[in-house]
Amino acid sequence: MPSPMGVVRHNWTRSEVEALFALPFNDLLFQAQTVHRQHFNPNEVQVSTLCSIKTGACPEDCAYCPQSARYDTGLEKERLMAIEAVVNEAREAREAGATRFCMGAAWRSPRAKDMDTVLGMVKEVKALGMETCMTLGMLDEQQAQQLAEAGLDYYNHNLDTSPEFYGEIITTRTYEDRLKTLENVRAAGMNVCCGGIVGMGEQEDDRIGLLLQLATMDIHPESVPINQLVRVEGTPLAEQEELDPFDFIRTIAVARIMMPKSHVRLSAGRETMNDQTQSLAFFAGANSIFYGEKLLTTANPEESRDMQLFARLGIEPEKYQVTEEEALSEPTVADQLAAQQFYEAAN
Ligand code: SAM
Ligand code: DTB
Ligand code: SF4
Repeated sequence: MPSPMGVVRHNWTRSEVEALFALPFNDLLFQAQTVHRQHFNPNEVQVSTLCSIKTGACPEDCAYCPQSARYDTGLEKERLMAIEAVVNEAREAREAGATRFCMGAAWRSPRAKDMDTVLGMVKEVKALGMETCMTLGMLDEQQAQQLAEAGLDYYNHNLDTSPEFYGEIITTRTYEDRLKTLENVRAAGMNVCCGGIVGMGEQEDDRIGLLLQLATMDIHPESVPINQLVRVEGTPLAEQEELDPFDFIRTIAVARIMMPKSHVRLSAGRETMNDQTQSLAFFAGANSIFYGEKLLTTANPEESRDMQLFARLGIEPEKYQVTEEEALSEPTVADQLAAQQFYEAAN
């Protein structure tokens, strides 16, 4: 007997997922929207802002990535930012309406000497009353533990695609390496943000393979970013054929059905997407976006365009409630600075 829709399951089979992808578009979207309404307010979208805390010169060879040192993409590399500069960007993002701040570094994995700075960023950004997320590459058990202890809410580490297609895209780290990092993040008690990219030349079978990996985990990732490839000149995927937007929407809808309680993020690729496609993605169950005119290194829609779209669709940004424990924690340097600035302005 088929399981009722909207129940959280970890035993999805390939044939079930194939059947979802084979549904007529309207039937698939109806199912996805029905599941979505069982667990979420359909008119709320979570809003995260990205910040590239260390840019370019990455030793890895991810074929989609403008930050790999192996491809000439004209990107200016930048060292690890200072804590204060990151906190300033986070404050601006908060003022513009973001509730989560995601800090990304172009690293294979963090170096020991950078950990203190990174941990400082987590503490200070969290003290602004925002949720924190980081994506720094592979983590060992100890690094994951340190980040969790600093108060990091989410760690983003994508599987990117199916195990079968993965080798066409990345050769410098294995699928197993990625799963190990995700295991370390879970063991440290952080929320997992894990998804992938569509439009890299993969087949539908690969999108199915990726979603099966995610939805058969013991605990589903709390956040599932579905990125559409941003084709960047100089990368091996620069000339990749554009994906049919309906296939992108189908992937979002199937992710929603398979992981009913996770936030599914309409991630990279919105800059070239029209409002109608984005609204279909929300209808298919996407309920999170990256907000702010830049992703890590490439363009994203301007804040005003997103706010206009939200208003036209009657969508509200999802609120983030600070826990009592967080509210009662010691004031940090950022709090003290903000208080000082407030005091100076008032006098
Ligand atoms: N270096 C770390 C790592 O790879 O784990 C963190 C940063 S990396 C840029 C984070 C993710 O961004 C990648 O896993 C990939 O899914 C996504 N990404 C990077 N370049 C992209 C592009 N051109 N289009 C879509 N997504 C992209
Ligand atoms: C994710 O899944 N997408 C974000 C975030 N996690 C770190 C990154 C998208 C990057 C797009 C290319 C760029 O701007 O460099
Ligand atoms: Fe480096 Fe991450 Fe880009 Fe891969 S995706 S090249 S690991 S920054």
